[in-house]
Amino acid sequence: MKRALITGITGQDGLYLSELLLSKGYEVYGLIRGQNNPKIDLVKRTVPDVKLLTGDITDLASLIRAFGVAQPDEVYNLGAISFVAYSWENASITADVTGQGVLNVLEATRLYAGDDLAKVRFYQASSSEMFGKVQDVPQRESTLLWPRSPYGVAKVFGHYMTINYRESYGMHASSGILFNHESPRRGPEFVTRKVTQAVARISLGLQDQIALGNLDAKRDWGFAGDYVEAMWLMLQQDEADDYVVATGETHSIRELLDVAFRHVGIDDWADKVFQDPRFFRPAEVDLLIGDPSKAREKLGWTPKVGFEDLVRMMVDNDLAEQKQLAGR
Ligand code: NAP
Ligand code: G4F
Repeated sequence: MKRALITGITGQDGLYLSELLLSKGYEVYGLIRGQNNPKIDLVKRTVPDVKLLTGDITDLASLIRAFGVAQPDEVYNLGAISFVAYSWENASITADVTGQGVLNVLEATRLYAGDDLAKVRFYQASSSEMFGKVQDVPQRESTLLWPRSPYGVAKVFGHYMTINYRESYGMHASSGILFNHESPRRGPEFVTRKVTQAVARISLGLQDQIALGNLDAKRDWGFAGDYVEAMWLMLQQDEADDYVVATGETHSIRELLDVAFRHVGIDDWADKVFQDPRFFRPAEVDLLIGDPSKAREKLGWTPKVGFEDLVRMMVDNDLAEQKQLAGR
């Protein structure tokens, strides 16, 4: 039985990846931080077979202890401060967690492997946010990185550290440059879930309007359940490498609104949405669209859920959730 250690177990991807690895017969360990993490019940309910270990990616000693217990064959570093807007207001902590945290997990992996580097494989959750002010359209593995947020800068540090550990020590360390991926488990601070929750509430008469920022930004949105499979596939390859994981399609926030509102029978949403300066960013990433050819050719990975089905899946989930909350 293979053993995996996942940081970021309480997050969207941590839950989907746990389900995938458990279905493949892995023994899964999840790192959980804080003395009374509010998401612990969610994890226990969703993936009761995951074994939870206390630790924080900013605390190397806690990682060394967790590795000692988990004895992992595979390490998935998903832990991060992941909300781009928050990273401007909390740049220093974002650097510590999303940047330096990667180095800590790499170092814990190296110390755990000792002289036997083949003993463990490492995955880093890199991000399309690293492309920022994009230098190629579509973006691929060789595209120059030009991050536009403290989060993006921290991810670039983690990305290059992963490559550096691979090149310096010969570690099996891979980096997935994942484009935006969403699901009913997406945090409500991200634009897709913010929209699908609000659309559900508007259609149920629980809310009148939604306040948003830039409606013209474009993202390459896929389904998180598909993307965790790409993470796993990277660690099954003989050679570690870096891969863009994306759908190859891009859509604006306006198109997201079109699909979500249409799904509840509202064709004209102009009076239901207003733009609020609070949600504009100091520097925007205007256009993301990935070229997933390398992942398709080398990993045999393709996304299964398309943009419109993804949005409809999220609206349906939020309709059910909001009805339950309203006692209907
Ligand atoms: P998420 O839902 O925000 O989850 C982030 C996870 O990181 C949570 O479990 C959080 O735990 C954990 N975490 C935060 N600070 C930590 C710390 N100091 N030590 C240990 N864990 C910590 O993010 P996600 O969408 O699942 O994304 C997973 C990873 O992929 C992240 O690294 C993200 O930056 C990256 N990524 C995401 C996307 C995307 O579109 N979803 C795209 C590219 C890359 P708490 O519950 O304790 O806060
Ligand atoms: O949903 P978002 O907050 O995601 P963003 O910034 O693209 O970051 C996500 O994807 C990255 C991969 O590219 C991950 F690395 C990162 O961890 C995270 O998962 O915003 C998407 C777009 C932005 O252009 C933003 O300006 O939506 C625009 N937007 C417009 N109004 C809004 C809003 N975003 C949010 N969160 N809230 C708004 O009201």
